[in-house]
Amino acid sequence: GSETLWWQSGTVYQVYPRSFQDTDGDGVGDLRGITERLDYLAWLGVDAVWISPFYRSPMADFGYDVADYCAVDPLFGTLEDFDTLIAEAHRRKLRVILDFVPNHSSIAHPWFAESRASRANPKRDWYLWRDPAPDGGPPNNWLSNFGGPAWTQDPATGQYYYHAFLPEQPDLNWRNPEVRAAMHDALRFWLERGVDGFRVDVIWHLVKDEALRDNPENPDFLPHQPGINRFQQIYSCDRPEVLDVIAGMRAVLRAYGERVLIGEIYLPIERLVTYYGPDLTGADLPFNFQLIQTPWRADAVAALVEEYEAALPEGGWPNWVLGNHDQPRIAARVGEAQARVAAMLLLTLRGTPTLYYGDEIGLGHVPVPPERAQDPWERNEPGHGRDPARTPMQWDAGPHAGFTVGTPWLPQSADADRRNVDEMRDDSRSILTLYRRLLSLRRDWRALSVGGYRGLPLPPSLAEAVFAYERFSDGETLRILLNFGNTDCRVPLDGQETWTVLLSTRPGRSGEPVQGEIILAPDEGTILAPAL
Ligand code: TEU
Repeated sequence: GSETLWWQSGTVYQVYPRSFQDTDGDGVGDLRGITERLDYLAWLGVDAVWISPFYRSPMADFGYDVADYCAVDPLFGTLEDFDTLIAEAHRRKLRVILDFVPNHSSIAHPWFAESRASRANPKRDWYLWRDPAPDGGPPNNWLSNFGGPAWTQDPATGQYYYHAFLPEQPDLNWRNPEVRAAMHDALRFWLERGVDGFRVDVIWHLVKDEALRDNPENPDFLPHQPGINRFQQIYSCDRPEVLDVIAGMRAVLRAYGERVLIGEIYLPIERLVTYYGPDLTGADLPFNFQLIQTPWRADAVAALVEEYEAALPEGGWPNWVLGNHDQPRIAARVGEAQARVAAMLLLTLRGTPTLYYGDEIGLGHVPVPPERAQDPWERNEPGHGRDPARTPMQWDAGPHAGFTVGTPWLPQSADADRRNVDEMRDDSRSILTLYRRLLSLRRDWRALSVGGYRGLPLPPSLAEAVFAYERFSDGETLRILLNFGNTDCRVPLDGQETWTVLLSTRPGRSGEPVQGEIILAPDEGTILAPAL
């Protein structure tokens, strides 16, 4: 049908549970803390909260190493706390999305204990075991995404097991139907408790080449260059059979009505869009990380939006993200003033936006001294650590910014006495106010939440600095003009029509009439509506 669904018109807010709100004083956030802050999320105006993993875990990768898919880790609380969280969220019309981590379990999962016990164990084939190469080394050249080889030899049998991430995160064998069935049961466990969907971790990794062929060398590889792997990951992920696995998960969700399946996928656009699946049987929202990976220039971003819009399959719903717990903070990447333009971009593009907690208060990179480093990736490959983008939320000017009465697991920003929700919520100039206004405009204007998108051509002299587009629905058209640069820009507005500034990233411009042209200040974005 043409009716829009909640996960299409709505917005998602990502909570990293370790860093949102601590209620028991151990310096790590918990489920009760999230429940306490639901009023804030409702006030902010988001529609759904995605919570990074809180399952039972030894926390080798902070919960992305699951030891029991159907239990809450005591660090975060109890199943009862979770039931309370979901009831309280639903009472406020907030949806709850869980982070599902099916590519690998923890090494501490009982399944792996069985699997490693012997070659003949019935669960042997639940993971990827292989004999050593003739020289005794690993079975192929695949590398871990966190550095080092992706194969670890187990003394119990002399065979190697595969792990795309840490050795503590053995990959499951999704070609095995018993693994699929067990994982579907885990999904149902949470669906029965009322969750509204899942963000599926590294979904493009689930199926690997059956013959485990070597990955080819990467011609662009430079030693010590972060982010560029020595091998192209051709055979270790993004295999065609994965679409069938995703369709299987989607079918489990659909049996419960409109629950959403979001897939984490780091691939270029032409590969990304295949994850909508044949006839849209795949992920509802294959996560689109392109804004994170494109240079922050108006022409580059405009070209990206055109490319993505053109690549989407018929009926495939778009989505956009500026950051997450694995990526540099947007404010650190583009600067504080541009972060406001980025917020306007995220919340006015066509498609479901996902906000990362803390971005709404303009949180940047919080320096983490080496002795306080937490991320295992940082310990393997210094400089890759994700800690600076995972620091605790800042709520008020009290001790530890209201996050904990104990010692926070990661430091908070030096300006936490000013950069916090309490100080910013009533300040009309704050980025928090800007986020809240943008979220409220999205609810007020169908053109923004579900309307069409049309890029607007600009004179070449402006195109590097300014990105211009329209959003439209049922005869109502909004025009968005974003200045990515640091100089004034005179932007022509074709026609004699008078427009009104609905919202600007610069405080104090709302309601201003404009005609013929608009002058954008440095780092200024505006949303224009036709004057009444
Ligand atoms: O991330 C997968 C992933 O591919 C990223 O770690 C990526 O390699 C990196 O950000 C470079 O862009 C997911 C989770 O989001 C991450 O937190 C986990 O560590 C990882 O999977 C393993 O579960």
